[in-house]
Amino acid sequence: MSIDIPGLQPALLEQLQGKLKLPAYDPSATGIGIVHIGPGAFFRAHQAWYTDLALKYGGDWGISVVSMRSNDLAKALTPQQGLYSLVLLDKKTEYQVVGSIRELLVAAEQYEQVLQRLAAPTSFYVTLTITEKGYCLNTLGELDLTHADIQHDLETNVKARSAIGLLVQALALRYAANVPPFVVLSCDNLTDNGHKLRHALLTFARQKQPALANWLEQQLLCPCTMVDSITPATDEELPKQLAAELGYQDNWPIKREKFCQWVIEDILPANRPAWHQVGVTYTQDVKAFEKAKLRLLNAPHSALAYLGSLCALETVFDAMQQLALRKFVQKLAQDEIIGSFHAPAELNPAEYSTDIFQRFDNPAIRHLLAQIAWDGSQKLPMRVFPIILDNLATGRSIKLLSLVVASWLLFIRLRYQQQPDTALVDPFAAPLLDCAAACTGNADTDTALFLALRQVFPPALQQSDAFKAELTTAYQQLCPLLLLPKGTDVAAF
Ligand code: CS2
Repeated sequence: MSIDIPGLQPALLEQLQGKLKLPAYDPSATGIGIVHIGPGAFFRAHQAWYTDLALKYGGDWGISVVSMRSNDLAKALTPQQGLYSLVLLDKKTEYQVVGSIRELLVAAEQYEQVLQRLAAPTSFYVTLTITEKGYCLNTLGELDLTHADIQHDLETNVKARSAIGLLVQALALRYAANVPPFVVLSCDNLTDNGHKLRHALLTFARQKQPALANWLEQQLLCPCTMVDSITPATDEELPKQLAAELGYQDNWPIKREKFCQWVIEDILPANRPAWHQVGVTYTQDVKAFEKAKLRLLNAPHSALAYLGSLCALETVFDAMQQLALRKFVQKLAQDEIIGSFHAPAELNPAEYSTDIFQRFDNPAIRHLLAQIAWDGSQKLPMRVFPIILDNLATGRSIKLLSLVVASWLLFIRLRYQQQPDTALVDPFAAPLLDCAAACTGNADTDTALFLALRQVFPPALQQSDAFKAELTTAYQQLCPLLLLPKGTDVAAF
């Protein structure tokens, strides 16, 4: 990078006036009212962006971001005083500077500061994007008390390793100081995210300090939310693109599609950021929105990720250009997903699905299939298994859904075949790769091996003969994909 290019700094904002959208408030004069745990790209593209827009309407709603372990973001953004650029990828690219991040902390290094920030009476909201695995839940959606991090946090009072442990420690401090609990908003793709989070926090608190659990039972609010915006990981090109277009250096910009949606259960206290002024929807029935999104966006996403990876494709866009894959996901949505849930009154599922496929078709977005394929053991139980269970209960077809599950199993086998030494990105990589190693290519025995994994498949699926049969047939059908030479045109397959 040329030394002539200035770095993104509050002092630079003046010079950038008129060149791109800038914070409509003074970031440095904004106090902190929100703590965010797990500040990945999605948080910066979504909640931090909504809050940045809402800050135009006032309030001390700056965000303190807390990474549990990694200090990469703090290193990148502290010199920029929390400022960063957001690039919206559409027919026309749009650029914006977001100013809502006011502090960057790393729990592993600044634990006391993190606790103080969470315990401060001025911290009214905590938002979370810790991914599915960060909640440490079992297949029934309850806190897994055997999880190593949860056990550690239950047994000791030192630095918590899990977000659940950290939050309960902070809530205990508030309880002791007679400060009401903060509101905790899960912004992850979990079914019923608010309820599961609340239940996990209460279960943990009950084990640790029953009086705290009773207090939380009365006072703790964990609204359910639905979040949506396709956010590919930042690549090396993005800072270069910004430097070329706008003439400044940003240590870690973010990009996403223009579409963005946040639906929040309407139980927030009156004291809240002006999110409603900037497009956030409040509703009593988040579940309906969340089901629609998990089922019609995330489930087809995973289908494309696994089938596309088996066909050696790289991005969602590439996968959508393969007629066979495009038709598959369209049929999946049409035949097995749309009828599986009650859509919210304001949403037509068929149109919603068509719009989602159009978003997948955005040539400006290079969304890597690998990014979506990660953590299958955590994602499929949220986005695919519930549809299968609902369809089984109502006698609807599960054929294509079973094929999605089979494609995940073959994806694991492919990873094992191609790269036995590199870890599969999944908290259950070890047992999954053990299954892959024991596979022989016989559909009956291979699928039985995977299906026996109690930490992945809920009992209702393990015990379903109909699912077993469909899974085995689908697996058999897909097996030849493992043998296809790289670059084969799947449309011809
Ligand atoms: C994707 C999601 O990575 C994945 O598993 O399905 O991150 C998806 O892009 C978002 O949920 C869209 O809002």
